[in-house]
Amino acid sequence: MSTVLTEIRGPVGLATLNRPDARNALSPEVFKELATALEAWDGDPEVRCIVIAGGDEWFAAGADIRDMASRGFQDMLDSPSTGFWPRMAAVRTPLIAAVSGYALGGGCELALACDMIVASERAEFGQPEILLGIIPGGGGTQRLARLLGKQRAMELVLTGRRITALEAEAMGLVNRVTKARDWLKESLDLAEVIARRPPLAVRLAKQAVLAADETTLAGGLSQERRLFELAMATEDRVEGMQAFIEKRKPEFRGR
Ligand code: DAK
Repeated sequence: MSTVLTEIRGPVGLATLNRPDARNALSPEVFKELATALEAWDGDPEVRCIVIAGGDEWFAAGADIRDMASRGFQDMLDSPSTGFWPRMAAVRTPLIAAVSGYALGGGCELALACDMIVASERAEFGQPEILLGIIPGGGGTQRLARLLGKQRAMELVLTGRRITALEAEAMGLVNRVTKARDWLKESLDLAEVIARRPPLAVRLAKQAVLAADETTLAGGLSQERRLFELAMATEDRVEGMQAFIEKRKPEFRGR
């Protein structure tokens, strides 16, 4: 049985973590299968947005503790977990995390590595690694500090405390909180809105926003300028502007 179920819904790729017996813990197989699915969809022009989901009660309870317990230092360097994060960061298609239930440790980091997070009112986020004698290794310290500020990130990482969806929303960690039964539908709805936008501009816009985390303001502004110029060179922007002037719906072709 596959540990990640993949499905295409129109222009949206839906990857569902599927290890319910282990609370969707991210085993080496999950990391491999998820990275493979994301890369395949990223190379498929028909897939315009990707949703990564868990189940009602668990998004993912973190990296697989049983697997990590048996690994030494050298094994960890070569683990699929280590290779996974840069592979995910290289995906140009927008990624939405659809979170219900626990998103802990590597599960929280997986959500944070997505471009947006839609959370059920029953979602809980946390970085409990400290309780195991380790620290977050999938980007948690850096992404939380950038998103929430140093003080709040420090508290979550040093205590391992879990926060509710509403707390996460108040801190700016999630885009929106949904009713318990609506988390997947609202995630897919958001993905479909993005999927209707001109795909080249979407990828350029994603790259431009991500540059804000990577560079100084001057560096980010100059990247934005170059990406804007690329958008100006697309057929889709000619179509978009022409359609506006002619008062009709644009037909974007991804060129
Ligand atoms: N790993 C393996 N198995 C897990 C697991 C996990 N993270 N979480 C739960 N399970 C398994 C349990 O062992 C149990 O298995 P059985 O005993 O039934 O065989 C089953 O799932 C049900 O668990 P519980 O009985 O505990 O279920 P509850 O509903 O009572 O509690 C829970 C659910 C999610 C609150 C609880 O299971 C829990 O606290 N789990 C551990 C959460 C945690 O500490 N997560 C952080 C893991 S460390 C790296 C990048 C990233 C990372 C590492 C390296 N590199 C780039 C190298 C990330 C590290 C982590 O995430």
